[in-house]
Amino acid sequence: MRVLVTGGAGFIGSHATEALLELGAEVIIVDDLRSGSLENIENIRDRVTFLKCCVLDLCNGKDFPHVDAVVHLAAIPSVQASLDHPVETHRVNYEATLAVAEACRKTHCKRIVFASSAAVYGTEGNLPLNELSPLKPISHYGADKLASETILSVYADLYRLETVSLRFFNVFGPRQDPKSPYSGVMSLFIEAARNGNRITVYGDGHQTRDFVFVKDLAGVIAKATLAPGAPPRIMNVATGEATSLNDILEIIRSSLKSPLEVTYQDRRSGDIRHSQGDPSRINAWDPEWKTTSVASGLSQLLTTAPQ
Ligand code: UD2
Repeated sequence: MRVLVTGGAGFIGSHATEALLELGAEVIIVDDLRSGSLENIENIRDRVTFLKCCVLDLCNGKDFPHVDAVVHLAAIPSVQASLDHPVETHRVNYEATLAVAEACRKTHCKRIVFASSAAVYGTEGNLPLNELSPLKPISHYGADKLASETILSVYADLYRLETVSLRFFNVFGPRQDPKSPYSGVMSLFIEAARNGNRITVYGDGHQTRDFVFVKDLAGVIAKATLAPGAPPRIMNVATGEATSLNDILEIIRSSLKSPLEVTYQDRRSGDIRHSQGDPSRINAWDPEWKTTSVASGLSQLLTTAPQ
């Protein structure tokens, strides 16, 4: 199978590409390196074709490659960035999805696996959130992800394209970049702890998230791409477990066997208190997908050099 991975040099994309290669796929990566980096794909650089270009340009140009499937991960993956720059992020977070779907239709590509997000739910549903929970996004980012899911479903119905929207919950693991102001909490805590810097908790630290280890997610993406039969059109990628920030701090503390300097500040405006997904659908589709707990993922991160 030939697979195009958009955003393949990113945190999640590089792991997804590795998982696809492991299952025998031929991979073309398209990435403009806005948030991805060549370092992320250093170890697989000679096994993939790499196109440095914006996914919108690739889709709208004449050189969209003939592939069996597209894994569409390219995005500006930040709620805050979407609030600060709604028009620019909409181009990448929605228009690029439409462009990918249209390019797939024209080139007779069979399947699109799309990086959706728990952000499509907003704050109204009862926990744990399942795929039938209310969809009321509270940010441009969530609205663009939901609009992307919707247009993919339209393409699936009109043109018999197979589409799979995976609703990622909080992803963590190696290569998550702690340098951006929008970085995931796990990468920020680990970076600070490793360097003996002060950790900032926004709120009381009792807020919870459903953390998914990136290599487990990568396995799901690869299987959803290469499975002979079409997977469900929408699936949460969630573990169903709620972990608080204070739990994470405790795991880091006991793993490093040293006290941490922690400051508690006011909670961030718009921050949700609890997020937890119902994994019944993904577990039924692939009971083996989850192999790494938060504690073991964290300890892998703490005991290996940053990569
Ligand atoms: C996640 C996703 C986001 C979107 C959203 C949907 C990540 C990185 N972001 O946002 O893309 O899908 O879910 O709901 O996965 N925090 C601290 N100290 C820090 C940084 C963060 O206390 O230095 C807190 C933050 O206020 C929040 C929690 O940690 O309560 C998690 O923050 P996050 O930015 O990792 O992820 P989240 O859930 O806001």
